[in-house]
Amino acid sequence: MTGRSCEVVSLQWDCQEEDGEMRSGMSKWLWAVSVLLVLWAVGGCRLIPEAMFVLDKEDMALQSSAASGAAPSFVCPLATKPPVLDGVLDEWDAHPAPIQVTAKDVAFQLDGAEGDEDISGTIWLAWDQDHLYVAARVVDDILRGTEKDTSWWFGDHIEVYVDVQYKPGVYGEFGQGQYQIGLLPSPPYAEPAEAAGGLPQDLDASSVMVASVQTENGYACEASIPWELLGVKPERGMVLGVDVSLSDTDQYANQDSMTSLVPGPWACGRREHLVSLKLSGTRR
Ligand SMILES: [Ca+2]
Ligand SMILES: [Ca+2]
Repeated sequence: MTGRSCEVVSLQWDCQEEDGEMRSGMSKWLWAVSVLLVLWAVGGCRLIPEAMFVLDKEDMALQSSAASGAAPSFVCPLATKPPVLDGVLDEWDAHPAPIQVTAKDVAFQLDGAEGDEDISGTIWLAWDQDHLYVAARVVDDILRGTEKDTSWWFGDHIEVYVDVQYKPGVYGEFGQGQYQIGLLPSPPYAEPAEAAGGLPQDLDASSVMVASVQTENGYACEASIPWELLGVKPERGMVLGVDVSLSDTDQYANQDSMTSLVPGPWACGRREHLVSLKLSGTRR
């Protein structure tokens, strides 16, 4: 009996020890689940972040028709928070309406393009109440910065054309409400990226912020253009006329080639040489 009692006691002891371990394991598990639930409840917006670029559903089709080449129309998503202007374009990868540009889109100096490694890239546009944002990942095998003793367009750069009074079918030279702005990346020089006023001729583009970094096969650039400079208050549904051109220079004081979003012959500073860009998206 004594031995049996000892066995029983021993068994009870073992059971209590296992039960204790089980309870301890269970409580750790419950604690971890509780912490996760609290994090989800309190910081749910961080677990499921708000989209940075918002596009209205009905505008998706507009963008896809542009991508197919059926209509020269593009959409411009709302930026729910400003992109970080540092030349690092990670945030733009979530953009729903990228515009792909290849050497076949060269419209100025047609003979100057030697292929996609010479000039091509991806362009993104976005807007908020304060700025029109432009970003581009440019493929360019020979980088050449703007020479300070020549015109600003003699150097790798991006040209942004905007018509805030856009009407399809309107012909004529740029005037009031139309702008040309140059975005001058910094590589391969140590000088910071900057903007240049193109049209109107007295345009002061110093309020345009530009950042760029050199990449493996070219450069990345992002910029913010204040609506104040463009003299217009943006609103959802507004349609602008735009072009964003990637301009390539490989040799001193030369503009080798330049792409355009507009099909057909090149025309600088002409209102008919633009495509439409619809401001889209509401904050959810
Ligand atoms: Ca950035
Ligand atoms: Ca170049």
